[in-house]
Amino acid sequence: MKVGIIMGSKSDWPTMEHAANMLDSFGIEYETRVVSAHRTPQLLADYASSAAQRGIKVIIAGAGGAAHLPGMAAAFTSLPVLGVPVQSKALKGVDSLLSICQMPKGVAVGTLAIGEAGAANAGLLATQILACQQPELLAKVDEFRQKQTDTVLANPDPAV
Ligand code: RP5
Repeated sequence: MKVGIIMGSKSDWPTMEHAANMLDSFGIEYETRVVSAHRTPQLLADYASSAAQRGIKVIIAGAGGAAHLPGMAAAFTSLPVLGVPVQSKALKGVDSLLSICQMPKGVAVGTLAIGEAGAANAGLLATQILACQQPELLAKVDEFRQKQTDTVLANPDPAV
């Protein structure tokens, strides 16, 4: 298991599945769990503090509203934690974004964009982190980017 995808609620899954889909596209193993900072704090402590021993290399943590999950996960492990701000109903995810990105100095969380794009990019960034130790994975990321570039260049007219 290389990546742990955790989220504050089952309701976050429609967003967080975009991280899983990205990892699938690169053939990276992952696990998915609901782990709430507020509703299951002991589970969060246990999950994050044991993650490295269980072979996890990167944690992707998504949460909405008062989104403490990524920061608290980062407090319990030295593995890289990538935070995904889930779009909340009341404040459209700006609350989640600020909760996740405004970490005090000394405990780092890499914060992605709000919603599906952020989740997909968390999967991509996790892939790139793993690729630092795996040249074949880096080649796959290069290929992904080249395909993206080719698609844009092959469709220059926005009206078609
Ligand atoms: C957060 O509260 C979760 O990450 C979720 O985004 C939000 C709402 O959770 P539910 O009330 O839908 O379970 O902890």
